[in-house]
Amino acid sequence: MREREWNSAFLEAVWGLEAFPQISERPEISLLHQAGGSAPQNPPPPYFCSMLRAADGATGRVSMRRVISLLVLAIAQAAGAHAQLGASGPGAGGTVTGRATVIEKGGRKTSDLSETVISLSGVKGRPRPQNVVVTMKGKSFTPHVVVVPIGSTVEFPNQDPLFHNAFSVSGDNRFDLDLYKRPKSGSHTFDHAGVVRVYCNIHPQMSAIVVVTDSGYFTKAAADGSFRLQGVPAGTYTLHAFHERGGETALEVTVPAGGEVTGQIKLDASTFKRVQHKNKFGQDYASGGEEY
Ligand SMILES: [Cu+2]
Repeated sequence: MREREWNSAFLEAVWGLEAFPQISERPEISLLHQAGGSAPQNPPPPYFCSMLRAADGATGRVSMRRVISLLVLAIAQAAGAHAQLGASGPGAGGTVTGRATVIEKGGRKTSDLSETVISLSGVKGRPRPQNVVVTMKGKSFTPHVVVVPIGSTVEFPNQDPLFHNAFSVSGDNRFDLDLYKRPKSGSHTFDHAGVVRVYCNIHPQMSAIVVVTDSGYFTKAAADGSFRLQGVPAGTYTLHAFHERGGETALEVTVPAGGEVTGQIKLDASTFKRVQHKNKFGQDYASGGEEY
């Protein structure tokens, strides 16, 4: 079998591509070249981009044969990562972009949207779990909002010389770490998608939010609300947005193969009222919290 035919057969087997020569016209190729602008939390595997860029730089033009070889090599290296990201087609996939806005009391727009979480659900395949750290310091959780794919572990190191606790009563993601102080740490693995509200049973002012997604396609918006999810396999999914005061919203998006879809998201925080949460026993905190 000639090399070209072998490569074609290989790609058909791996990706279900049809006549392989068409790949040169596939828009994913140009998308790959553009990849790497903003940095989503789960960008497409970097070897694709870097290898194709390297080919450009080395030759000025990428021959069909060269692209085939690079793709085959990259696919071989990327197969594991793709399986975990749930990509079902060629590596590039499509892009979901957009902008979120949150409306505050009086119609004012929230100026900093960097704690708005954007995610896709309904993408095939189980995402790769991550390890994320939320530090307890100065009687607060930092960062205040994190987003992780399902199965991820969040560590809660205590850097204060006083006891803290981390607990949640958010549905199936409920957990309770013991009391500990610097330099000890505790952790919890989140096995269910959803919004998890984390508190300290001693200090009522301490709170954090862990958004657990069922796909590897998620990000926090930029301060201006803009967001970008890259390498999404073609298909129809639900785009979710969450903001602590603005709540949750969802809309259906259809991601074209190698193309881009834009979603505009509006969240309403105008009626938000902060209510003091209960402690892990479902009771009010002792006045001013307790010191241990
Ligand atoms: Cu505490």
